[in-house]
Amino acid sequence: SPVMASEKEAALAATPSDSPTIFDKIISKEIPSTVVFEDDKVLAFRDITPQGPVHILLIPKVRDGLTGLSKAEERHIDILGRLLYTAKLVAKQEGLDEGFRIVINDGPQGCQSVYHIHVHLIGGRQMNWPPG
Ligand code: IU
Repeated sequence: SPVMASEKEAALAATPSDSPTIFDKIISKEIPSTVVFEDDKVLAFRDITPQGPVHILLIPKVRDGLTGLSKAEERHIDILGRLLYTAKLVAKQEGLDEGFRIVINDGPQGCQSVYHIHVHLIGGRQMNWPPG
């Protein structure tokens, strides 16, 4: 794949689809990542392009059609709740006691580049509002 100058460029080049993503290889450990939390349902690992001192991605180990939040069905309610609850546990584990930011990018306009739903947990610096 071409080298991307920015995450936005990557997002605009990404084709929303049900194809396997790089996160499958991260889940299978075929591609190494720095795992900070793992259970039978959720994997949390450090983003390779951190947007803050702490930047972690939380993903379901089984995608089950959940390429993005916009594809959520009732059967995904439990895993969606688990992702957010796990984000809270990991925020605590990472010492983000002054606060943190949770982001779910969806679709091209939301700057989503990987079509396996993921929750960004970003912290360790002052955030700004509105986001870019
Ligand atoms: P997005 O919300 O789809 O834009 O987030 C995808 C994230 O995945 C982005 O922050 C990338 O830096 C990150 N990432 C990664 O951690 N490891 C990878 O091998 C790839 C992307 I490709």
